[in-house]
Amino acid sequence: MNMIKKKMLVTCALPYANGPIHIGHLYEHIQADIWVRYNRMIGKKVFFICADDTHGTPIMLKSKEMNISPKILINNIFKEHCLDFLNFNISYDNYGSTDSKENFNCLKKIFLYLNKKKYIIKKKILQLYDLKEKMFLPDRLIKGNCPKCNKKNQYGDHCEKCGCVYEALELLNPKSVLSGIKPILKKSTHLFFNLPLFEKKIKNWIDSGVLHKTIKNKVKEWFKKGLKKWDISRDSPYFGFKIPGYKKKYFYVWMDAPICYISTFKNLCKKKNIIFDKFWKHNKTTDLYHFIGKDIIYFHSVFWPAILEGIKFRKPTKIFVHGYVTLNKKKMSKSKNKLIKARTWLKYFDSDSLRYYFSSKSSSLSNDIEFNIQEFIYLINSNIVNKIINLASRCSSFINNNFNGMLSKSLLDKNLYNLFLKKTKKILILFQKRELSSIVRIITKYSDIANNYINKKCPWNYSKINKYNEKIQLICTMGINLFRLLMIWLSPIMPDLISRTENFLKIKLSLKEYKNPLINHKISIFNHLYNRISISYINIFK
Ligand code: NOT
Ligand code: ZN
Repeated sequence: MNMIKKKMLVTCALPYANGPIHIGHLYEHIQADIWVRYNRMIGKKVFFICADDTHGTPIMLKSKEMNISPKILINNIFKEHCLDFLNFNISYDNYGSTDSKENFNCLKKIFLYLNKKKYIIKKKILQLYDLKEKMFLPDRLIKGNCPKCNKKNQYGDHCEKCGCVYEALELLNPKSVLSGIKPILKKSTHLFFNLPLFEKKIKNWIDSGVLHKTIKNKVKEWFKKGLKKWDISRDSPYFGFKIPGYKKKYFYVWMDAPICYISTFKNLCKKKNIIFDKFWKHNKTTDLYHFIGKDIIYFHSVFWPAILEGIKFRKPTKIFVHGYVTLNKKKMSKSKNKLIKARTWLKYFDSDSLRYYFSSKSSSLSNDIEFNIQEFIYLINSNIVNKIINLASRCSSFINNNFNGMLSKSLLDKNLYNLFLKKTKKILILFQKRELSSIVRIITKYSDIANNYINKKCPWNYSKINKYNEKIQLICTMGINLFRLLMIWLSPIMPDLISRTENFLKIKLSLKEYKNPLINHKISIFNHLYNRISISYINIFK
């Protein structure tokens, strides 16, 4: 296996600070965290960061609606988001905010540099303006008839019926979503990043294999149409950072958001004495990975690398794209569909269970996954409780009751143990490739193998005649050893269960000594490691 030895920086997309973390977000953060934990497990130095995305019109409007300042809104949400990620064991080294001083400083420096290089162009443009609300309207706040199929009530960027993409100015019979009145056309000066200058470089970079094949093909389609200059400014009123040298102009939220990857890491460098330049200026000894959803591919595979190219920073090593979590086949999102908040989840279940469930459905592809509570309950009860936990429970009861917790002095079945050891290599390769559902399948299969072994050896038969028969200790020690390997395989996925298991086995579960079997060792009393989920929960999210 090609185990890359480089240090790495891993990021997740920054969640917007206008709503709670829900399990749709968690799908990404959990996938990334599992990959990070795997990399740490194989001994790599990983820095894992994220931040809240705090600027833009939706946040401004939301705070207005709540009658609080946007600063108060984003501060409250920041605390909630941090706690939610902590509760799901997302092991961030640093969690920042796009509204931070560091982020503004980075943004300013980057902007001034791009400007000096003449990559920023000024242009007067016509836009729709709401006279009543006294503001220019972003695409999402204009509705009208589709210019192509005449379907009513379509947003200012694309038609949900016929799928065509257009400019807000082309909408027929446009109305402001805020005031309901017809917007007027108004001129304003905007700043554009000269994206077409970077077309060739970014195309080559994409060809170098930074995206999954299927995603790459989609991105190449965009290049066929040609890139356009990118508007990075917004007029007042706007919640964001002011553009230096302009009175009433703000940076578009998508300009300062990716820069927060840089500033959040810079902040970590200060705290931990890390050399910043090694991660952002050179790509020889470090790797940079972004985990994102399929809705923001354009920003990460076109705009962002072009900005990085413009300031002579390194570009991402790889971008990992996932699909949506759907409920009743519809994307789980705030506006249109019900969502399951991170907090609601924890009222009923633990975080490991969601981490396991998502793993059972996740691969390196970016297809959507459907959340199905019946399937979730079945998987946890059948795979985790009935198979893996049961293996530990029945073997340890003999070891604890008959042998005072002592495992045998030798291993009964080295061949079977070696079979599991051999599989460990395969499991590690699958973690590297982020093929989590295959890992879950193998773990389930091997827990069946381990349980069948115990069933065949029937330690209970010996116990009926002589409860201290050494054979019982040998068989159950074998079972505990197989359980231990299964747990090492699961460790990036279910960290809470792993720490309970470490207390039970009285060892650290790591790849350091996994080849040496656990023998002549005293384990603890088995205390329920995992609770069965009651089927009565089947209706809770209805
Ligand atoms: N808040 C955005 C979203 O779609 C993601 C911003 C990611 C940051 O939820 N950056 N870039 N590039
Ligand atoms: Zn249409």
